[in-house]
Amino acid sequence: MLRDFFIALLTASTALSAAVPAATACTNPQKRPSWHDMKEADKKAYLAANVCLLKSPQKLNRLPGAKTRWDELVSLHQIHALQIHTTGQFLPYHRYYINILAFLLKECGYSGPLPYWDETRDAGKFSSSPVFDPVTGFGGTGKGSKNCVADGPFANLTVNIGPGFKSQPRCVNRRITNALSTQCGATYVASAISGPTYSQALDAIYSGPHLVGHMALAMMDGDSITSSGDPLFFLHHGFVDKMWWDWQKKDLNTRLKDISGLNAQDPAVGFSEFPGGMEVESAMWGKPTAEILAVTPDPTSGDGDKEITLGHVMSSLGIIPNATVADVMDIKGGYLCYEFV
Ligand SMILES: *[C@@H]1O[C@H](CO)[C@@H](O)[C@H](O)[C@H]1NC(C)=O
Ligand SMILES: *[C@@H]1O[C@H](CO)[C@@H](O)[C@H](O)[C@H]1NC(C)=O
Ligand SMILES: [Cu+2]
Repeated sequence: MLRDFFIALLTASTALSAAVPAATACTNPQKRPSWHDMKEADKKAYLAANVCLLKSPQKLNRLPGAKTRWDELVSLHQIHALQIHTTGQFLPYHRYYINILAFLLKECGYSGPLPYWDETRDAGKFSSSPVFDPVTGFGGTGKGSKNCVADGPFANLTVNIGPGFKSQPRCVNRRITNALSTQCGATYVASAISGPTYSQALDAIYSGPHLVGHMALAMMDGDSITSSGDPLFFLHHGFVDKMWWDWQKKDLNTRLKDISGLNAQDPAVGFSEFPGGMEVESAMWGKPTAEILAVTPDPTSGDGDKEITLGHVMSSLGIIPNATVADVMDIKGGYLCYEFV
């Protein structure tokens, strides 16, 4: 009797492991520190690996306009832009996207801690954050009519993806506005993660500290499609990822399975932060080109419908293997294995 039970259990777990990629247990989560608390040697090594990616040639030969390995990462954001903003995919895809950066940094010899930026510590005074240090940081606010970052490791480097759906060489650029950064403060964050459902947390994080942070930094001309061209993007999105996790942690068992929303933007809405819907908004950044559409994944992959599920398949178009939303729900689930410190 007992023996039959064990055999049944064994058979069930074998069948399961055939269907789902084997998740190794997460016994030793990698620590993700805020930039403030990162060791100086790790900061320099992290920045150097980012510079290395901006200078390395592209590898996939399929992402439109990509000349460098960094461009390929930015291109993924451009290709997915209308699927991963103002949709249910926003938080899971950006969590996966940070994981793609982690993989690429290893190609450039970096496997140290992946930082985020605890923006609550610098709210209202972003420009004096250690994040913008010219030696142990990302360089400061941009200079000149194009807001090109003029000091630090990314001065004089070029990104070839963007603006919008175009692919034109641009300097790494940003413009810091301290007054806007007030809304990345602790009370705003607490409010953003106070709702009971994924849908509420998603909207509040997206339209709150996430969006205001983008406005306060105006990375890559404040371009929603290709702001990941500025390596600073990943520090900001590490913070966004932490907000999602902090929300999940409040009721973990339930919230590890709570996912909802669309797989692609509703054309009538487009980006929620801009009025007019997709057609009107396309005046700002154009529309996906034929080359981009040719490599754009089916947004319903893994769900077969407009609504996102845990089975939704996310792709990096060949940089790292595809992953499902279920894979990234738990940052210590095995597919992912990290914690914020
Ligand atoms: C960037 O390039 C300009 C012009 O070539 C040069 O004067 C400047 O020193 C460079 N800045 C850095 C930080 O490398
Ligand atoms: C990964 O996902 C993309 C987009 O849905 C799909 O085209 C591709 O076939 C998938 N690759 C694998 C190996 O499943
Ligand atoms: Cu994004």
